[in-house]
Amino acid sequence: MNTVVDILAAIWEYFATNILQQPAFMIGFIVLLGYILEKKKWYEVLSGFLKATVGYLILMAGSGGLVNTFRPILVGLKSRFHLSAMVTDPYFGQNAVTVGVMHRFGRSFSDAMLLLLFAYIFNILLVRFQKYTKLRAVFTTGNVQVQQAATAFWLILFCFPQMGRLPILIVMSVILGLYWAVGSNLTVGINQELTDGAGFGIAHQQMFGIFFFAKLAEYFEKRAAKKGKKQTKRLEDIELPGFMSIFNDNMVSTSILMILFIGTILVVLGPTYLVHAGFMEKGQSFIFYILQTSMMFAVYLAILQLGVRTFVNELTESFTGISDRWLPGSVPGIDVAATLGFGSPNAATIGFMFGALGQFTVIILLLIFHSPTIVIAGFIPLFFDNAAIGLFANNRGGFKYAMIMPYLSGVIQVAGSAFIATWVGMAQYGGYLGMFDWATVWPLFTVVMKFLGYIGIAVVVIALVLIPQLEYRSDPEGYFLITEDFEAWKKLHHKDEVVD
Ligand code: ASC
Repeated sequence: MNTVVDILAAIWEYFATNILQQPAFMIGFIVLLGYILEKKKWYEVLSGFLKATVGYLILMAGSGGLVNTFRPILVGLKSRFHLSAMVTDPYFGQNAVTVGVMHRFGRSFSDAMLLLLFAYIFNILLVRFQKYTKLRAVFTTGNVQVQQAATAFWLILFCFPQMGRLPILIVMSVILGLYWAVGSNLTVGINQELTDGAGFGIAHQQMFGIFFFAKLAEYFEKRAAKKGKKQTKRLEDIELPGFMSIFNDNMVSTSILMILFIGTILVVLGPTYLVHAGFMEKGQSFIFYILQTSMMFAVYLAILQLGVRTFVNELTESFTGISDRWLPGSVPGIDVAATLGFGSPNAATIGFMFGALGQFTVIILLLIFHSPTIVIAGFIPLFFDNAAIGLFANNRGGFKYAMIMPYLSGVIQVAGSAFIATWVGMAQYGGYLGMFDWATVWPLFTVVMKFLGYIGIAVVVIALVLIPQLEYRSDPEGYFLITEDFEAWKKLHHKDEVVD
């Protein structure tokens, strides 16, 4: 008996570390499976697998390049000014759980990996029973799922420190599995419209945030239109005149904005510190160091977008193989970075900058008011959340909202993270996940469960279960059509005449 369990555990571990947590292979295998189910020729299956995997690896090369270049620079602010601060970054957050959970709760981190498995299976079941659940998206981004399993593990243990090992794992798996399915499902409609039916949802850490700000932008814009105000243009429809026309080109605008923005941070850090901390070579020109570092932002963004273009078509085409047979009407949820290959590329850069302004506003307030927890803005929440929020706000409302919404998001990200990480005791371990949903929705869950106990669990579960039901009711005819046949959905809602 024991050997069977050991073998199964070994298989799970192999699968989890090599495929599940490596979304490039996960997506590659989904494409492989999809094409096999569609009975494609073997060489088409092979080429689909390779293109999808390579495309996703290119996407990760872009996003990894951004993270590896700019994260240390932001974290540098901490040592430059000798701050004892917590960094909002998913990897720092995961590390805080690994280091602190045993010490604080006497529980082993390995249970967080079991949580990942159970929540994953629950997500798939929820989609399988879509007739009742109305859920359409399966999470595939294993790298962020690990971070989320770790953080959820801590937050729910904080609410129920006395609960036994198995009961608490069940509670955690239900809530986390529901969060994945419901969150990703929320993004399906707006993402289909953004991508003109590319057939995926977002499976990341700001799904509620994107939905909320996209709808808010849309609501404000519609209200203004009713009052007879002129329509706000989308960024991609603005043709700037004269010298400003250089901003119409995304690479040029990104470079200029980043030279100003990253340049300012580098100047604040100063050449002495940068050399001392190993960023800059001794004797290197500070000006050219700033130019090159800032321009690398445009380089990595371009790589990221190439990656998206490489794999998205394969994924769209192959997934029908899976949805036709096993998971009708469903789509894969993938990394938020994939949305940056659509819509206005400038919206991403602008969203990032305004998100940073929002975050810095609150960080300065934390410093002024001597908050017990000081936050250092991590690059991942700063960029990936706010770039995507900017992109969707622009897409559904117009350029104004690509600035306002990320600014608000930045404010909320820091305030929410400082609050939750201090309260549950993660701040002292140096990091917190920091992404939008984990600074809003999850703290809310935690408050409800901490104060209402078992009733709180029921409240959270019922609220999550109701969300897709309400969405379904708002468009019963189009709800499944939007994933099954996007062109037919456009006809149904008379959106087929709109020329973008
Ligand atoms: C995250 C995280 C990453 C990035 C990446 C964006 O939340 O952990 O590595 O965002 O998924 O492409």
